[in-house]
Amino acid sequence: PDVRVGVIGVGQMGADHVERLTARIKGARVSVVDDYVRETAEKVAATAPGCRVAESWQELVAADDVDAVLIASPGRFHREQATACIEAGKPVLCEKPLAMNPEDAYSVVEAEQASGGRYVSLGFMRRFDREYAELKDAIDAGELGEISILNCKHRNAHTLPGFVDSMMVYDSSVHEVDAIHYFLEEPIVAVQAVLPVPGPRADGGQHDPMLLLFRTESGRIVTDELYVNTDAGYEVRTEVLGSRGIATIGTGSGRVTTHLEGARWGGAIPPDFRPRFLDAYDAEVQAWVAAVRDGSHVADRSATAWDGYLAAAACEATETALTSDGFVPVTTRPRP
Ligand code: ISE
Repeated sequence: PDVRVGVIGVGQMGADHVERLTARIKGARVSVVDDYVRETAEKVAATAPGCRVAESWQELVAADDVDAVLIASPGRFHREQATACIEAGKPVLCEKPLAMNPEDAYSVVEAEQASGGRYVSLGFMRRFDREYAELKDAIDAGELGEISILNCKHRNAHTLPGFVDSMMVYDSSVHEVDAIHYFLEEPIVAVQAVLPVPGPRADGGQHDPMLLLFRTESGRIVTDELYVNTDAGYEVRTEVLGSRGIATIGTGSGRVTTHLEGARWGGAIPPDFRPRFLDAYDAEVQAWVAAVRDGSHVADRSATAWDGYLAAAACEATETALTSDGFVPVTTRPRP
């Protein structure tokens, strides 16, 4: 039988997940949805056959017609909701971030540990992107030689109103933080922020664009240029500088288009992360459903609660770096 998935939070990203689970993912269907705006929940429920609206997210987690939970609510709710799933013994795919500070993230790691099971998959979908996978394989196979520098760029056309600095850190740069852990397999030990004059579309007090410098344990440097209100399109790029090769992903130049306005090299730049990472999200959710079905609960490639904790620790230091000079150390507790 299909895995019956309950989706908490069906705004932008949650609605996108309901659509993918309904239209493309094999072996699962959406049975229950919840949203703090009831009308939104009803509208989205109507798009998934046999789907009902929960009384509350707590009722959804406990419900007999929910085998597994997908959390796509705002990040500040993730700790409590993911912990409730662990306590209910239900596998959960939690959108990033795991929490908005390291202590909360650590408490989820501890709750999972105490449960004696594995329940939490964390939605760092880039791990499921084909270009990311190819780059990871090239790094692991030594094709690029010794790596000294990673240059990352993260650009959004727009963000939702109220996307303050802490959200730029915990919602946007958190992806590069996880990419560093994923590609380089070593911890970030320090982070520095270099802040230019804010752009004209920066929300009052927001530092957009911002440049972050991460230093890893072995002394590699990662630059992360964030610009979340370019007013143009969605671009996420990674360039790896190695002693035997330099590789770049995310340029979107894999496509050649010919149309009436003339032949063009390259393709269109997508408006946001949903089309850009559509295949990655599909692969992530399909791998999660397969893991739920085979009882392992967490796919091999997936980020875990521990990855969420490491990311939160780096984000906390980044927030401190926004108002400090020089590198700020990242401190982490031992893995329980
Ligand atoms: C958003 O929450 C995401 O997760 C996107 O992947 C990221 O690019 C964007 O900056 C965030 O706001």
